[in-house]
Amino acid sequence: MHPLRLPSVLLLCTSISLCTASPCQDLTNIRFTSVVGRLTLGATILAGTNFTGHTAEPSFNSPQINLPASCRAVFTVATTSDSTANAEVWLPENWTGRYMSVGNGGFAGGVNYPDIVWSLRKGFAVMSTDTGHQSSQGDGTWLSNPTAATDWGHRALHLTTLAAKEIAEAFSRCEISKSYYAGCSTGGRQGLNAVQRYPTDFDGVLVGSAIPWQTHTAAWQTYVALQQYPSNKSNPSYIPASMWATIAAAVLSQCDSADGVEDGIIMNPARCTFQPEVVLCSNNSTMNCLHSAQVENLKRMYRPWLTSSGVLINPGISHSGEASFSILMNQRTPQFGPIFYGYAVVNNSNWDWSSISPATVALADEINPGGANAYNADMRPFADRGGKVVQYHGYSDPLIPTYNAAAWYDRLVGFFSDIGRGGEVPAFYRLFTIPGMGHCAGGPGAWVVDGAGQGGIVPKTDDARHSMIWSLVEWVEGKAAAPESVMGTKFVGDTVGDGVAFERPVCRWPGVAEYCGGNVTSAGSWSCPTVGVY
Ligand SMILES: *[C@@H]1O[C@H](CO)[C@@H](O)[C@H](O)[C@H]1NC(C)=O
Ligand SMILES: *[C@@H]1O[C@H](CO)[C@@H](O)[C@H](O)[C@H]1NC(C)=O
Ligand SMILES: *[C@@H]1O[C@H](CO)[C@@H](O)[C@H](O)[C@H]1NC(C)=O
Ligand SMILES: *[C@@H]1O[C@H](CO)[C@@H](O)[C@H](O)[C@H]1NC(C)=O
Ligand SMILES: *[C@@H]1O[C@H](CO)[C@@H](O)[C@H](O)[C@H]1NC(C)=O
Ligand SMILES: *[C@@H]1O[C@H](CO)[C@@H](O)[C@H](O)[C@H]1NC(C)=O
Ligand SMILES: *[C@@H]1O[C@H](CO)[C@@H](O)[C@H](O)[C@H]1NC(C)=O
Ligand SMILES: [Ca+2]
Repeated sequence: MHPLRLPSVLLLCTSISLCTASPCQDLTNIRFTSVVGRLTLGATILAGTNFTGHTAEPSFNSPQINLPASCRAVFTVATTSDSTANAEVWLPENWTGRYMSVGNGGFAGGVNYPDIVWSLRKGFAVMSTDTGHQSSQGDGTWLSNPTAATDWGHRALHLTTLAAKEIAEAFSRCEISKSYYAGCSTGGRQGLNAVQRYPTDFDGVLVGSAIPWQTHTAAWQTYVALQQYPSNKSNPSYIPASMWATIAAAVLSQCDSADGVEDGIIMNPARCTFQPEVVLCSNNSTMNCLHSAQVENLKRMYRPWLTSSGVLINPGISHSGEASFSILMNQRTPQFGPIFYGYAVVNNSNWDWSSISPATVALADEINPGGANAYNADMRPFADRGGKVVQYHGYSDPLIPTYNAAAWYDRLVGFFSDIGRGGEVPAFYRLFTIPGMGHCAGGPGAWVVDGAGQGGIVPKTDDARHSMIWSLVEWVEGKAAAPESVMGTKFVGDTVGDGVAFERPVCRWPGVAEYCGGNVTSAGSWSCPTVGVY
């Protein structure tokens, strides 16, 4: 066995001169120089074949159909002397020279095949890691192990990225031209954490529906369900699951036309002044209505959660996120938040989540389990070497309030302003909000934007104008200016084969597309404001 060596002079790949691959199976001879690890499988993927994963997270196991010719390399990396992360890097036969790492979701520990294939089809050499544990996205019980928490927080992605870059270059005998990251939800958090902790890992980072303030948003996911405890139907403030559709409809009827178009999409939820009293039960009606204690409970979820001295713990939900709110509001234990607190913070599987308080959040901040918070606004090391971030968030997100993205962006701008560099932020960081998009994907809006976690649904024209990832790539590579807007697509029934229902621009925060007359479904009838964005 001869270790596979990198040629002394690597060719620099461009999309014009493509690199020539070495045999996939030879990759198992690789000796890593940047990490302790081992490549266990190099398997050729023939063009037109299918692949189905077997991870602990069911959504990662959706069948991947009609693959491009590529090489699938399976490897492990030691994250400490007694822990490892599993990972795979898929290398397209005709590589463009671009490398990408993709992220995970929730607490999932598994290789994210759908996002690997999304990126592979675009010509990236692409890696995903299980982040050092195997679990479904809802299972965070392993967080009680601090080593596993740190691997998930940031360490596994960094180390497997180093290894994957070595594999990509050894396989292609070419140098990586640019390195990218894309992820949604926890994946968004992972990307921001990489920017903050490992500023040389990536040149461009696409951050979707992120949870940068892990300790705080997990607390909010717990707090918001308090009046619902424990799905207690004799509690006068309890809102039954069946009511969310009614509430969503009432919000829509009050706020849909405020943007000039009654189309089922609330373009600017920040301007929606919903009066929940319209769903208040009248004296002779008890069906499909809320009593006053329930209305108070409803109002609470829109409000920011503050400490007694008025310090923000977490923003509340945006109007238009109600329809899918049962995931937090109608479970015996709400998803995600109480798991994070129970296992990573208080380390007690029997923790009573209804005891959450600002003091619990302060404890979590002190521990910062796994170093998961990605809330360090000092991004100078990344920005100063030319790195770029594109962040986006659905404006109807029921799981991670959209205003979390705004609060984080304000923090970033605030930091750079304090050091006299506030004006530089748009030169390396841009935030977009997507009206009518839920968490990462789905909803009545034009939510197909070519990001991670969109189930492989891509715009009909996969170019920088219609794509978050391509607009980031062109910005990083100096082929286009920083994006001002990206055209979102809504497919009929969210099915690509049924054609495009409409396209609508997704604008830079805090702007949203404004109707300027003409055919509502035509993209040209909408434009992004240029004043007020920052
Ligand atoms: C791949 O899956 C598709 C859809 O299930 C099927 O039609 C096709 O025959 C499969 N191809 C191979 C090579 O198995
Ligand atoms: C890669 O390039 C070769 C030579 O141009 C071509 O024959 C082959 O079809 C390409 N493969 C893919 C997956 O595009
Ligand atoms: C939880 O408790 C176990 C058993 O004492 C300990 O090994 C582990 O480190 C603790 N985890 C956290 C997150 O405190
Ligand atoms: C349900 O709520 C009512 C009223 O708030 C309270 O008296 C009762 O103890 C609760 N039941 C449970 C099982 O929590
Ligand atoms: C219910 O009836 C009382 C007495 O008739 C009246 O004062 C009150 O306004 C009514 N409330 C609603 C919501 O209609
Ligand atoms: C009861 O409600 C109906 C319609 O919701 C209304 O027409 C009627 O006047 C109400 N009756 C009383 C007694 O309030
Ligand atoms: C509006 O534009 C769409 C295509 O974007 C077209 O299918 C539709 O017929 C147009 N409607 C009208 C009333 O012109
Ligand atoms: Ca509307």
